[in-house]
Amino acid sequence: MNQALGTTALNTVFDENRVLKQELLDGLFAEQKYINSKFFYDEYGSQLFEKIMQLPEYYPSRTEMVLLEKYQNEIADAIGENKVLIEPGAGNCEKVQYILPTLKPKCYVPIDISADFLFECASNLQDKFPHIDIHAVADDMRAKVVVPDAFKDHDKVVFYPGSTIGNYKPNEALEFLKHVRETAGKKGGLLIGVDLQKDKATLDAAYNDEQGVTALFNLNVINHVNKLLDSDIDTELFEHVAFYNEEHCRIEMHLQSKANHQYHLDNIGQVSFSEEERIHTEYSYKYTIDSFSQLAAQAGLKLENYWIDDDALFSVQYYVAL
Ligand code: AVI
Repeated sequence: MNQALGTTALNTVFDENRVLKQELLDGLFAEQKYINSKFFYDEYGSQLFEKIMQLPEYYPSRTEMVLLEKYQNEIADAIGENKVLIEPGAGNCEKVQYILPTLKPKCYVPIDISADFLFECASNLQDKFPHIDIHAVADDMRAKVVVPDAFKDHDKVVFYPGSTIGNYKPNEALEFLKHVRETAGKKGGLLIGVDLQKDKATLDAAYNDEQGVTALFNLNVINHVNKLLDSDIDTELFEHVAFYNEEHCRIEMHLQSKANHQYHLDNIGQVSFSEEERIHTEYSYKYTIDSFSQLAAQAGLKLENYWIDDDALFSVQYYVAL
């Protein structure tokens, strides 16, 4: 297995804290307060997300894995042989394992900002799939991808499972798809997991589970903010709010304040929360096959094939560069 620390990763180590702090402050001092959903994922938040994926109400992860496994042969046929498979934000490289045995790419390039974790997972994967050249890159997922020289002439396919695309606003999703199109290049492709629009009751339940794990996940973002800003904002004074906004086809997550409270942040000033004020923490957009393929078309990607489960909950879609 090869591994590389990308330039963005090296730079981010330098500036990360300052940039992240500023981003948080911009959100907390905005007219309509917000915290970017990337702040969910500190160590505890990542553990909670693992639990969310196991919840009976949270269908996306389970359904996507069933689709990847069930249709692995058709997916491999659609994509073709000898590809370089690139996975931005690969995390634990779990989902790719459903398609590697049939797709048999020449080279797999998982990219993730958490270097140690990525290299460990990629090395385990290399033991399982000795015939695939695994080249792990620790970098921001939007970094320019450098494919090893030996595979420069092979067609590239980007793999982006997990319906993470839903956490981008449509204009951000379009920017990301353009980046994918550029990365994949001529004759390139994109295999992507996209959550589908469905009845409000199913969606509301998926983000308001009975055990309250999603509520903990949402509230934990305040703990992460406190660590980064060295503040002591009281988590207990917020409650989890999540609902499907049918007009905008998106789940909205917020933290709603239960009281008036304020905090002094050193060298910055006073941040106040009034009773019932909401901090926006996440959007999770839901698409139809048509609405997503129209978005992808604007990025120069054409829908080639797609797979959905019998209940039409989730989709895996394959696009080729126009
Ligand atoms: C990571 N992402 C696709 C999840 C979603 O469903 O939008 C994050 C999540 N938020 C609450 N539950 C799960």
